Amino acid sequence: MSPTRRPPIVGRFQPEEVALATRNSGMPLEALRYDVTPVGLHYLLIHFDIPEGDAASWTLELGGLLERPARLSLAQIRALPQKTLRVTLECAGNGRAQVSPRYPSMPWIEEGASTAEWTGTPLAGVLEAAGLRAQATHLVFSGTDRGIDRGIEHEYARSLVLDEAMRDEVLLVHAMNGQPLLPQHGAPLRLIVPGWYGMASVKGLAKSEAVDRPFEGVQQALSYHFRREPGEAGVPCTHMRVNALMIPPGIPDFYKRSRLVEAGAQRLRGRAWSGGGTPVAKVEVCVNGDWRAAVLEPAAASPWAWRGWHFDWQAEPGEHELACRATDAAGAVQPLAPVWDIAGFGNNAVQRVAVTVR
Ligand SMILES: Nc1nc2c(c(=O)[nH]1)N[C@H]1C(S)=C(S)[C@@H](COP(=O)(O)O)O[C@H]1N2
Ligand SMILES: [Mo]
Repeated sequence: MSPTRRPPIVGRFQPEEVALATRNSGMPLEALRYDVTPVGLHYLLIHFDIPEGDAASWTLELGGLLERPARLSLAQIRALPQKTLRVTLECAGNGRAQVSPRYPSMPWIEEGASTAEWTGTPLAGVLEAAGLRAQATHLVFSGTDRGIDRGIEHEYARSLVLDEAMRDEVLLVHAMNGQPLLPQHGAPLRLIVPGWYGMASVKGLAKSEAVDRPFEGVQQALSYHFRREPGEAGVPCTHMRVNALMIPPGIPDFYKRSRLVEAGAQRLRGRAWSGGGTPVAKVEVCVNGDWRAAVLEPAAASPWAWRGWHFDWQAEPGEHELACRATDAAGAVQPLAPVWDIAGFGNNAVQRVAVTVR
């Protein structure tokens, strides 16, 4: 076979999309082999610049409608009761690049999801100690990374209604997979909100403020809404939608990422998850249009983490399309094609992998 060169590309790429894609790395899909994603393979989403977070001088300000406003050092937070939870995070924009026309933002294809073991103290304990006032209805969480989006200058900040913020699994986290948080994952302290799309898990958490009304910040009130048309009020993005991904089998073409697979017995493997603590009930694999049940591996290590699955495939020579889809215990199932959203949020359409079997 004579070596071939790819033809040069005429025309434009969007430099902003390329810049975002290099800042915000995805999890290479072969890393689905790890139940806990190694720290350096965990996906990243950083809206502005990575702030400097000095562990020695860091404080978390607890303010707003509290009986006893407080300022906690990292050492004080580490001295509180500790909990480690295995949690799958997925960016709400994961799958955006499959939606057409695509929204000018982080061009995720499907790699904006990962799982880590997060260690910290439950937020509820800290808020109880500070004494929430009766009027408090929402908690606003702010990072220190500042920038401009939609023409509005702000710090990255998100809110939760009180009942959500007080759930046992919502943690003030200082360690990821047993190591202190790295700068890009929100050092030295972040919020982790299991079961939700990643935007709720504010990194570099510097302030928690108890308030008596919905938060109107950019990342809460303007962004992270499902909308079919601009100007719609929309529906807030909250829990992750059911999703499954497979490790692309065989070997890739360097540029196209199409796959070459040997004929014969092949075990396809992947992971599936849903949001809000809803377990995955079923995973199916499709080979050339024929859907069959995959084997679910033992239950996930936590209700907040993905679950492994596999499917034994007799690969016949030729061209094939593989796909996988999960159904959760609430009956939610992945759509076969992206469901339209102007910002490309919540696209959990089934993953499709083209393979050549030889
Ligand atoms: N301070 C701050 N927190 C943030 C963000 C951010 O840009 N700044 N991005 C959010 C989004 S959209 C996601 S998907 C997750 C990603 O977390 P990770 O980069 O640790 O995977 O962090 C969330 N927390
Ligand atoms: Mo995200």
